Amino acid sequence: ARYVNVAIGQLGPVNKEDSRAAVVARLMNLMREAHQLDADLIVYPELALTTFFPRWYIEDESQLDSWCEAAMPGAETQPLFDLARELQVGFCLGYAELSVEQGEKRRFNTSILVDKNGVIVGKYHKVHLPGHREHEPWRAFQHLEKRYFTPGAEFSVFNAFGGRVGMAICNDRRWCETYRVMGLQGVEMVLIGYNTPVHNAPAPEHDDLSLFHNQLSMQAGAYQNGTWVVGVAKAGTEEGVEHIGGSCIIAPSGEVVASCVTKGDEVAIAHCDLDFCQIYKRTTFNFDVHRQPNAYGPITAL
Ligand code: CDT
Repeated sequence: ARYVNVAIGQLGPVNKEDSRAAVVARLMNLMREAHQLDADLIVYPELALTTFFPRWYIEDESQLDSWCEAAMPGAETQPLFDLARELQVGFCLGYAELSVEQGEKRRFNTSILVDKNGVIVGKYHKVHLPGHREHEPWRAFQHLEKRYFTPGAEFSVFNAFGGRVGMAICNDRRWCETYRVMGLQGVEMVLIGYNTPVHNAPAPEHDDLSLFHNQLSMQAGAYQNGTWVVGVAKAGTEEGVEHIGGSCIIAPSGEVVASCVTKGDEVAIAHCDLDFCQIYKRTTFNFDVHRQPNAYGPITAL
């Protein structure tokens, strides 16, 4: 068996005024706790270093860029990388990335996979950017990811922690293609951070189902691809907006094996056998034997 002790590093709210240093100190506390529980890897939420700033319409580019990291690690995040190496605990971290290449500035909703030596071994740019592009003042709060971020173009899977590890971010978890594209690359563990407001302005009748839809999507993705899935929330009431918790670790059977019980900073852990993926990958979801891609054309053609 190939085991990975994976920890959820759930965060409670991060407020506008909280410094990066203060948030990194919280992340380090979670990492220390995970280490005491013998974790190999801790997974943090989407946009973990800041408040969820797409809830505001921001016109000032320099203010927008101030929510982003121009370097990773940078001065404020270096201590987290140092602690990872000291404790030999890897991590997955979501943050807003500011990239300038050949004079072109772009922002990405990014997550990175960092190994036990504090080395970045994988990077992912969020593909499914939800929300809207223009200011919609009728909403109680905005969701301007489509305005602020450039979408990613691929789902990659990395050789890390003794297995095949992939990343997705928040809204990605609702799309079956996210898991399947990684499933086709043999993924054994998918790491997903999220910030999910309970209230969905265009469809408020879904508000009561927000935790159910969270778990439904991740359990289906796990089972249908024979992979572990780790879902990690930034939870609680952040700048007046209530976010779901529901962080959990899901086995390739689709069963939840560990979950958080609060909406604050919290660690939960599971002892995950990556070889447990095989019973699903070799039988019901043996893609080579049972998939019918000739019938799936419209998925990419339309
Ligand atoms: N961060 C993120 O992707 N949140 C969305 C909110 C719903 S769409 C406005 C989500 O899918 O959870």
